[in-house]
Amino acid sequence: MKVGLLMRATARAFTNIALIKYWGKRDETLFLPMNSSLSLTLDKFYTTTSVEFCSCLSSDVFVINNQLGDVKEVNKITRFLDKVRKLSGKSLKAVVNTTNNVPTAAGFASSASGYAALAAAATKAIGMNLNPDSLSRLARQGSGSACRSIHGGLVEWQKGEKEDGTDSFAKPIEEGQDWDISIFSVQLTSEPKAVSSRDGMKRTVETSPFYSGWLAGVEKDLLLAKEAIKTRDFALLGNIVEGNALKMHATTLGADPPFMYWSSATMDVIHEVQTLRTMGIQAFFTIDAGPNVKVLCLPKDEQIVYDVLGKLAKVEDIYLCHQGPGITYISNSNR
Ligand code: 2P0
Repeated sequence: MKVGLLMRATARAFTNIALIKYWGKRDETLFLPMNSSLSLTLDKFYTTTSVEFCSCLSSDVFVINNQLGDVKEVNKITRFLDKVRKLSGKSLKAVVNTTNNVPTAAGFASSASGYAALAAAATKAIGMNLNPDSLSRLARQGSGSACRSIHGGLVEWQKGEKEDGTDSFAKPIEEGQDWDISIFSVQLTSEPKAVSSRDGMKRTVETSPFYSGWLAGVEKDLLLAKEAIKTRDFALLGNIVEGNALKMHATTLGADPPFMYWSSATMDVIHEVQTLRTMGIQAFFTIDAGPNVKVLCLPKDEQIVYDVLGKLAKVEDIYLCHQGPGITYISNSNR
């Protein structure tokens, strides 16, 4: 009797939040960023993905949260699996089964954890053992921020210089791995945003006169943030993080057509965080491509920050996160 070769693996990846933002691509096809970025992988929200390659399939199958993916989603998955097939030299099709434990309504992009988990599960299932640098390079080509979710804790995505992108991948910041920072995700709206981050960054690069200002300051922000991590200077880190987010959002106002991700509720949270600081509480905000706000503080101040933000009328929900792990393999049936 012929025993079939099982080519199946399951991996889990956690979402990350950028402290120094990735904003703008220099290569749309290879997902190469204009600037380096820095993030914190979180412990609460994750994607679990199983991939099974089989000679019995004539095309890829994609199941997400127990439902068949639509044509657009399947095409995206196939484009990504094509990269894995090319790397491995195998042409087998796959069944991809993904479950997202990510509250997208709260402004967490599931693309980061999604492509990190897919890259890990697909390469393992097809029989490759990529090192973390190679895995990060591959995940980047599904969604830029996914390259950072390969690692846990504080992570730096080095933009690289090469045209082929081989030097553009993420590395953990070793000095920051045991620094316990608290992050509140403040959910203000569940409405989908009008301008996706992918379109938003492209429009900004192409049309905003403020984009050159963003690029002129971001590498210095990154250096200072890393210095703050090394010296455990939370106030310095918080100020840099907040300023960096404000500069990213400023670029959108100069775009043509202009756009902004904030709502009046976003401003309410910003004001409350500023008020907390006048009370001597070290709290700082950061905002991604949407109206929801993330607030950083130290564990000792969690309760007061939670109480103050929870009183705001337009706050729908608040999630408390800490540092989370990098890629985790749940099972591997490749033999
Ligand atoms: C970041 N964002 O550093 C920045 C800050 C949004 C604002 O990475 O086009 O989903 O797939 O590479 O990674 C969101 O953009 O974009 C993002 P693609 P991605 O987290």
